[in-house]
Amino acid sequence: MFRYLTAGESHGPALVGILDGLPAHIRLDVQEINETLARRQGGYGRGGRMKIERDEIEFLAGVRGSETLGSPIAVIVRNLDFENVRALMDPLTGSGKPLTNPRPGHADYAGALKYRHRDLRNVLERASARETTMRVGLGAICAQFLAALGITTRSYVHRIGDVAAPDLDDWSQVDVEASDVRCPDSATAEAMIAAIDAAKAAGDTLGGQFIIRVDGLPTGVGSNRQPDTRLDGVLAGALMGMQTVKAVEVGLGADVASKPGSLAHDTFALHDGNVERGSNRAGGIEGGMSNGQAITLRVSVKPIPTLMKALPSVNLHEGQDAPATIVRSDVCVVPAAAIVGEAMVRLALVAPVLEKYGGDSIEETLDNVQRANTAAAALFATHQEGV
Ligand code: EPS
Repeated sequence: MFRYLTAGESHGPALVGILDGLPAHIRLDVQEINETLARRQGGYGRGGRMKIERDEIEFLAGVRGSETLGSPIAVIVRNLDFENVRALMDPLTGSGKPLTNPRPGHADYAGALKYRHRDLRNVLERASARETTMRVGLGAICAQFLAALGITTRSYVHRIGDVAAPDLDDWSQVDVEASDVRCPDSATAEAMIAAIDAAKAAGDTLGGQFIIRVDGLPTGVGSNRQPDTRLDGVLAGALMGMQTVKAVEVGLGADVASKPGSLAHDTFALHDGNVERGSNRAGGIEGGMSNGQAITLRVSVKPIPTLMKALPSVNLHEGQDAPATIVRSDVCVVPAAAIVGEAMVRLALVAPVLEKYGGDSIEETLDNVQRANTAAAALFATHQEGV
């Protein structure tokens, strides 16, 4: 069984993570993992914290000579800001003036009541998106396992506030790494940056949407056996597990509600003996299983709840109306959220991929993939590519 766990407070000493159940002999490229961590740190609209942090992964267990051993992998990323706030956050002696005014939209209020914390800091430290650093680190490890099987995950930013890019049909030319907002359309990217500047000047924040695409996922990952084994549910659940995410759509997503069946599905046809599809409206998933087409997901992100022009709130200690707490924060996290989304999809894909193919070593997994491909190709008169 593949599983993972993270721990760590935003301003505590470090973030730690454990990945359990990855096959042995996956060759790890640490530089690539650190580059993925750096991609998450970027993006126009970030606040001052990202000038302090320089996220780098350190392996503590499960890896030797840059190869996975098949034992649990343990990693750490240190919070450089901890030294600046040690008096507040030291695990043994930390204390400080309590935060009392919950931010609408944040975990502050529900978490304070749930855990009986009188200081909202005790909630926000774990609720903070700082924790997504470790998800991205673990996801980058999983990416190297999935890449060995030919499975890749990419993302771009489709919308920030009310500025949206045209739909992208051809991903082959997409290079968003040079864009500060990870948007493939340069005119839209400029408008997005202007929108972030305007929100910042107004003391406001902006949400948006990013698109994720998975290529190379073989047919039949996930299953229709039970509600919790369906791949669409697994991926949506993983993405909804991100702090800022309010909606996840697969393929046509919410638009499917207004389409007749003739415009909602993907026709079959034979081309040169291969089964081909007329479109990919289903987003690569039918019956809770991958169908051999690219997986496409649209993810909606809320504007973050820390506004410099604070929203109305209450002081829970004094029992009176008061503006919400203002702490150092970001104006827009959509570009960074897209990188976290890639990580969540990678983390979510490993278990269903391993359920289908198994393997205590990557060699065994690859052997099983090969065997499955051969068997599937022989099943029908028609050759099914990528099955
Ligand atoms: C966050 C607040 C800001 C963000 C942080 C998430 O941090 P700070 O309170 O230290 O200024 O920068 O994001 C990260 C630290 C990160 O690595 O993404 C929050 O309250 O959620």
